Amino acid sequence: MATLSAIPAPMFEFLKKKPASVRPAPDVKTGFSPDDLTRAFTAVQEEKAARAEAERIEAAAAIRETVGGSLLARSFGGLFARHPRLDDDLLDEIETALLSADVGVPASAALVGQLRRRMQAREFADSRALMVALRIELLAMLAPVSKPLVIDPPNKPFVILTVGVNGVGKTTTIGKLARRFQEDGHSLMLAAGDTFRAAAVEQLQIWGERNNVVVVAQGQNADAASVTFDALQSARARDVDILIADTAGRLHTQAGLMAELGKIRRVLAKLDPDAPHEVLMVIDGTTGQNAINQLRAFHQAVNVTGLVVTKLDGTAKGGVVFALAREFALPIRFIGLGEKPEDLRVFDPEAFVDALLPQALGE
Ligand SMILES: Nc1nc2c(ncn2[C@@H]2O[C@H](COP(=O)(O)OP(=O)(O)O)[C@@H](O)[C@H]2O)c(=O)[nH]1
Ligand SMILES: [Mg+2]
Repeated sequence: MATLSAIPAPMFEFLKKKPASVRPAPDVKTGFSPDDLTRAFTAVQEEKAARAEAERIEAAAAIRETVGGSLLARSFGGLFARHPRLDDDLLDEIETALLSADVGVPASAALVGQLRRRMQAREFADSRALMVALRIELLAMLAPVSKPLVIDPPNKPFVILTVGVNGVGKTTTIGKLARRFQEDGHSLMLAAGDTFRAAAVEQLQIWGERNNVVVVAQGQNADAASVTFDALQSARARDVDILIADTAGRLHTQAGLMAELGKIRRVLAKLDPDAPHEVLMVIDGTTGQNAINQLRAFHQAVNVTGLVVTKLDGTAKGGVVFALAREFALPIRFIGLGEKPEDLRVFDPEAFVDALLPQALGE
């Protein structure tokens, strides 16, 4: 075993105190030298990265567990076992599985068309090779929408406007998001912009009280745009990092209500031309192809910048995520896998595709 004295002296050079003249002077006010600050900053960054990685692993396990039980995953599971041979029947069954799981006609046709061409060109040795190709295609379809939400510091308060039809999980998602942001060390405020139902304002206020978050509200029937405007003013005055605004659910076919969203957008822009920095549309993952029509209408009215697909647990079919990705290519920021706070996960396409079509399936 090497003893200390056996190690050449220069290795310990760094332990020697530098002479005072070359050591950077500590800040007079804080007593911390630039070196101290750099070290502290690096430690914080490292801790953040470690937390993000731990969260990614936990999310992948949660996605595997819930999405792995979806209709699409179950169909794929049986399908390759029944069809070891490469033939048209196999492709037809894949197409049926995709269509029944809400992947939609254009996305399903694109996926299967590509596989058919390659099968006819004899690119696949067996059905396992075809399955691997399908996995790659599914991933490629989701890659463009894999863009996590980044809260960029120059935009302060960072304003998130949540929109979507009734009952999709907007308010629940706001609670989950608020908790996530708090854990990340951000200060935040909520705006009770769903002024249609008294219960909606209360739901948010109760949540705010429990979690020590200020909720700006004006009660039922108040003008949603004015509530949101007030909230941004007060978030600014208090130097808050993030403001999340709730809105009343509305059908995409209700022209008056859709116009109201445009008004909310316009009043926010009066205070900050870049606000809202994120228009987050919440979509119920069990809605099927109607989700496409909803998103088209909301996108036209308020220019959606990110999506949350909820309720991908339980009876969800799981395929609507592909239909949305193909049709709009809008970032899917989060997915909802249940009602508990931790059930809102950052969308991870690899974990999602792994859950639907585990690599081990074809072995
Ligand atoms: N299973 C499940 N339920 C959810 C999820 N997200 C929201 N919910 C439920 O959906 C219902 C409607 O949610 P809410 O937030 O009030 O919808 P809002 O009308 O869009 O604000 C509530 O019962 C929520 O608990 C999810 O990811 N999974
Ligand atoms: Mg609500």
